[in-house]
Amino acid sequence: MAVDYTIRDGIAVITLDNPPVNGLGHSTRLGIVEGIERAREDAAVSAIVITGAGRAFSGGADITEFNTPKATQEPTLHTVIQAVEGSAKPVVAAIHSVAMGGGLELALGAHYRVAAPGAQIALPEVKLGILPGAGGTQRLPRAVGLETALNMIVSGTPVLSEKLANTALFDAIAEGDLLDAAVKFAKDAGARSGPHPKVRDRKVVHPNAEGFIQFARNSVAAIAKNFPAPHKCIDAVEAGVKQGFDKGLAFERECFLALVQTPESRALRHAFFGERAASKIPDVPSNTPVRAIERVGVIGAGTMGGGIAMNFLNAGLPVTLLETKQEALDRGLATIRKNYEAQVKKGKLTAEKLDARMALIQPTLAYDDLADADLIVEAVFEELGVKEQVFSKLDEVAKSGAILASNTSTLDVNKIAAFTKRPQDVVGLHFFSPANVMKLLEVVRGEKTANDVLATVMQLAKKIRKTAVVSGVCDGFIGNRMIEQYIRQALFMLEEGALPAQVDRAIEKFGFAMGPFRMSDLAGNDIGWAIRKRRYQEQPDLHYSRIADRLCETGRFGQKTGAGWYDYKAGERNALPSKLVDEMVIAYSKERGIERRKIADDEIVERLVLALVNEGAKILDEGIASKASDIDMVYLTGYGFPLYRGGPMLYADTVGLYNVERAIRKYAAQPNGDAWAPAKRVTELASQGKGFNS
Ligand code: T1G
Repeated sequence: MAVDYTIRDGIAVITLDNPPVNGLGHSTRLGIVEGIERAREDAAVSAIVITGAGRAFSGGADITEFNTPKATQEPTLHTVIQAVEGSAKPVVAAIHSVAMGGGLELALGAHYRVAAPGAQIALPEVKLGILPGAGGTQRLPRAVGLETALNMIVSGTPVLSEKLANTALFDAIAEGDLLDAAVKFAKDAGARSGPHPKVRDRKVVHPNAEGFIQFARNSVAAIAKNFPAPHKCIDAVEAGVKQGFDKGLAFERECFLALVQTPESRALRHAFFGERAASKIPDVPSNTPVRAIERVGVIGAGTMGGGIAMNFLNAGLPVTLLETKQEALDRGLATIRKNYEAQVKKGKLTAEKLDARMALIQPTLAYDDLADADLIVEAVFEELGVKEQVFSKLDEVAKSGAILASNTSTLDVNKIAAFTKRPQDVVGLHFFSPANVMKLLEVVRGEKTANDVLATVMQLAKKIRKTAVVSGVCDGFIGNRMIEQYIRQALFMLEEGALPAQVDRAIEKFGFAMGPFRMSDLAGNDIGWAIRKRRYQEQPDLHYSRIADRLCETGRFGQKTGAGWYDYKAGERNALPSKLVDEMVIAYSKERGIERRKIADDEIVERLVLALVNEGAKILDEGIASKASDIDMVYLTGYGFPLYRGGPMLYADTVGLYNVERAIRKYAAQPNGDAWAPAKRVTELASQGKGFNS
């Protein structure tokens, strides 16, 4: 049952009970209205309390119902709130833990609100590309004032209940038992003759509403660049301020219905669900027992090792940091401290927390000091021989049941696991540089990796605030394997007629944070060069443009050498198109007898993005990734794919797989077309009129 109804001391208590967070799904909405009517008909009832069971008052509308008939099936949330607000008997909302979105809007429809301290109060709809659609843009400004309300609605950021204690939102903050306090409050209210206060009857008070609304518009301009919702939030609040509650409510409804259909909102909702779906591994039951992780070992204190260690330190986990030489260890510790000091300077960390985190590090040169670690992550040189030394040693010193993880970005985790007698305890944890900043964590599942190891690292990923995505073992896992095809197309287009700056500009206009050539200059062109050289050995028939090798042969490795695909002024990082490189590109085409042609930006974007999509589809065909949304989460959190497009696979759905397949076949018929064999899944889904995410 989604709602429980009990009587307590003459007070009707309606308890929302729709786990996990009392989403206001249809059955919950129905239960509230029936509860209000039942209380109205019961002469022994003098007042009503609405509260939430479990971990929330309510997390808002049940987003699993979005874009389904249930979402708009009566009683809608509007109807529910009208029933609450219209009740002659006073209604008290008793709020704990979470009151968000529609949950807060429901509470705003009550006559009184009593909250426990520490409850997260928010209207986060803007983060889903919509706006509060059940009166939030009208009632919240009347309850907490225009400025606080606008900040909350446009940012979607939660505010703790006690911070709003002195506003009309809360009539009391209950330090003791919340329900006791709410029932007592309701009893007193029920003894008073009505009418009971309605938030909608309050005025929005502000000395210069017009001026503040204009200020709010200017301040959202940056975040609203690709998202329509923030401006609509302001429009709806303004409508209520200028035209009164009812007109404002009607306008809010119009905006909501318009926004929920936008591709941006679909992308944001896709990312919201994708983030949560990623932590579910189809063949690993969600109740799989996990191993306790109380102490972590990190091998290697370089850029990656130091960044990896910081993730665990930030979560309060002690880290034994192992290096081979004292000066490397000292350098690593100094870098970690410097990173934290930078955060203290920005006011993001206190000096005490910096010291506490540094105190959690046990630096060492001895493998034996890793003996009590529950998880050991190695971030040593990316060479199989070195990994073999490390894992053979770990096999000797690590305690039984310790999880042994490799941060490898390209090597075969099955081969690494085979260096130990405990392959079931070995897993890949592929962090992205800078490891203490990038949200993405690829969890590479070896053939023998045990289910409880996977369940443990997925739970740990949440604790260190990473978006973990499980990948099978293949060259490049999910992200790098796809980016390889993206870069191949970028290089082919150079020899066919494009120049580096044009390719970057085109894909950055599409929304990527950084185009392939600026990205390569940043990461170091020699890294790609080394991978291509390995690949020329391993897959000699794989056709590559050699133009990037030419660049590297001249020592132009990118920012680190002051010149790459672009020129850089000494000490500066902005990329300046290089006449020398352009001439080299043109000469290369001539040398290869290729007649250069003008390549339109649309073709650049289509070939780069569809290269990702087609490879992603092959990754699904091979079972390397279990769902398309996992691939989208990799690209949204690790590769700068524009959030408002939802990831390569959702973008392909938006384009339509029928059109995607046609485009792939078109490129397969052009020069360098051998890279374009359509993935089985693209052809299959296109013929069924389906998408990757349907
Ligand atoms: N509906 C349904 N399920 C939800 C949900 C919701 N609103 N919010 C979370 N879940 C699920 C989530 O998918 C996961 O499921 C589980 O709850 C735990 O979530 C008219 C239309 C509430 C702060 O945007 O911010 O109201 O994976 O891992 O870290 O204006 O979830 O366990 O199966 O995030 O403790 C507005 C979104 C909706 C709130 C809890 N509300 N949720 O955080 O757990 S639009 C939101 C959150 C709306 C009205 C409009 C967080 C949380 P599973 P979790 P958590």
